[in-house]
Amino acid sequence: MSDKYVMQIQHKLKRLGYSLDTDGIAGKETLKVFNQMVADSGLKEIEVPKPAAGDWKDGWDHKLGGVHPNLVKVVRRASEITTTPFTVIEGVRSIKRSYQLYGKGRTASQLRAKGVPTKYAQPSARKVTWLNNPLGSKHRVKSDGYGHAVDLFPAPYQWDDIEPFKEVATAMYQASNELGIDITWGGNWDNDDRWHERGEHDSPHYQI
Ligand SMILES: [Ca+2]
Ligand SMILES: [Zn+2]
Repeated sequence: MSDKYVMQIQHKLKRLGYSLDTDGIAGKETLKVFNQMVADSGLKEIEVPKPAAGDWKDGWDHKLGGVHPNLVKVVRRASEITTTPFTVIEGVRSIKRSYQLYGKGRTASQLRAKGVPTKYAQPSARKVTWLNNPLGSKHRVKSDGYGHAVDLFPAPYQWDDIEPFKEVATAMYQASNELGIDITWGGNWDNDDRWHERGEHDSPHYQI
């Protein structure tokens, strides 16, 4: 890694509100802060999934377990259409994980007011969910017994590289049309022809 690249990352982390030296050295401190940012982001656990080419659908049965069969159909069809491999990073969300995500950026008393155990409070973390009901996510199991959302993460597995997310979205929309199963993408909540408008930044997220 070049010094310049490291420094760019350090500046980015600083802008996100982390305190560290922008010295261009990928030392222990920078790594620690970076890992903290990944953990705080709530997007995903520390390890970024990077499947080897050819086996990018490994583990899908497990990851898609409990997800509504219609949404699973769209995801599987999209995986045949797209030339961009993607991983399923989350389907059904556990209550514990819902609480963990809700606790980010909220105080114990805010959690108490919503009936969430206060041990999940992480007031100094970056807020990741604006749900009114902490268990209201489409990722939770609904009354039909299924989760209604999935998060997809395309190769080359860079969060800030938006193009691969658009390619997967294109395949997902095509699959949705072919199968006659309506979906909503987090990169286009209002389902119009303008992607990534204000507030449309949940690019991995699809729901029915
Ligand atoms: Ca839009
Ligand atoms: Zn999601």
